[in-house]
Amino acid sequence: MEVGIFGNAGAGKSTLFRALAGPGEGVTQGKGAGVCAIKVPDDRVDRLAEIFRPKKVTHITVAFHDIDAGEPDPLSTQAVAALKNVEVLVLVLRGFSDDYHPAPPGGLDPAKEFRALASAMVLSDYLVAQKRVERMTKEAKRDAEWTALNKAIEAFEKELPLRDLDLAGEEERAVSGFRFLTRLPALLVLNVGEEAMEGDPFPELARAAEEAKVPLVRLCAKVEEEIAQLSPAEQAEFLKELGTGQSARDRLVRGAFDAMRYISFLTVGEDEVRAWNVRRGSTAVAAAGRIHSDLEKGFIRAEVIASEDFLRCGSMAKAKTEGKLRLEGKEYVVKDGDIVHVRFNV
Ligand SMILES: Nc1nc2c(ncn2[C@@H]2O[C@H](COP(=O)(O)OP(=O)(O)OP(=O)(O)O)[C@@H](O)[C@H]2O)c(=O)[nH]1
Ligand SMILES: [Mg+2]
Repeated sequence: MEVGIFGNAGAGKSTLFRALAGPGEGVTQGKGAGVCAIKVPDDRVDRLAEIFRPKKVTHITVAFHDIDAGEPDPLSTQAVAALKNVEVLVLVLRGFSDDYHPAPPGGLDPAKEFRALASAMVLSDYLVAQKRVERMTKEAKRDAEWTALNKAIEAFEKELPLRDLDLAGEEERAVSGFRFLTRLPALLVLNVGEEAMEGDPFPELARAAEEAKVPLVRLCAKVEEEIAQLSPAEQAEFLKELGTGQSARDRLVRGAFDAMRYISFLTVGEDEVRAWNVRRGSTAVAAAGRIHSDLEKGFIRAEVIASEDFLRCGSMAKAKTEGKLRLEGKEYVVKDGDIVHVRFNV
């Protein structure tokens, strides 16, 4: 799962990226080149691991990319190319100013910044769609792609992103090939100054986010970067002092995961306790295929129990006597937090 951290020059993208990456290894850094893999926090995995004491515990990971803004235009060819490979956009908006980073003329206005970025993305997509449609019109092509692109153009002309457009089947497939920027789920990050971590200095942005139906996370990238340098014990202590149970890092990772419309299901055993991601609405047989293609091909049934039920019971034996362990068929729609054991035959 690839997430692109994107926004105007100086908004705090790299600071946020370092806050996410922490001091750990495995991180490539440098201007615009950073990528780091982060665990999606999931206390069900941790609690199940305490019960099973497996050899291995595997969380879902999300890869964050620090996308270079390519001043002065954040949508440089290079940035747009980098964004073609991501599944979610994290848009960082500037909400801080200090002696070294004075506010731009007209003052800080993250809501305006968001609208400008959103409309630049609409324009970028519009040009792509327009070019393709012109060509198809010349060639007298009138297929699903043509219809879908015209619907897209209609949306762009109203300044609407493609994520708001209902497309299905062939039209959806035709459009997905273009990797339009406005089709990507987005998450807004308001990067506020150290002094503004409490309260809401920019209520206008909250309104704009709500209107656009995009989640908004408020944080101070600089403070988060400092937190990320601490040991896990010190981090917990610090978060307690701040009065927030969860670091902004965790909120952001979780938010990006949810924005992709993924849910997690779990597999348990003495070897491994593991979380897997599947799209919301996936069936049991699709979930089986996520684990291994053999499990999909030879799928017989899935034994399913909600992790909450299992954690309350404490063991499979108890869960069985309480009737919480169910046998489900291929078409069962997997729910977030289901513990799944696939019976298969190849
Ligand atoms: N006071 C304060 N300064 C910050 C904060 N976040 C970032 N900065 C500073 O703002 C400057 C720009 O931050 P970067 O993280 O490099 O911004 P960027 O978006 O990566 O910028 P480009 O890569 O140049 O597009 C740095 O000097 C940061 O230290 C913050 O929350 N508070
Ligand atoms: Mg940077």
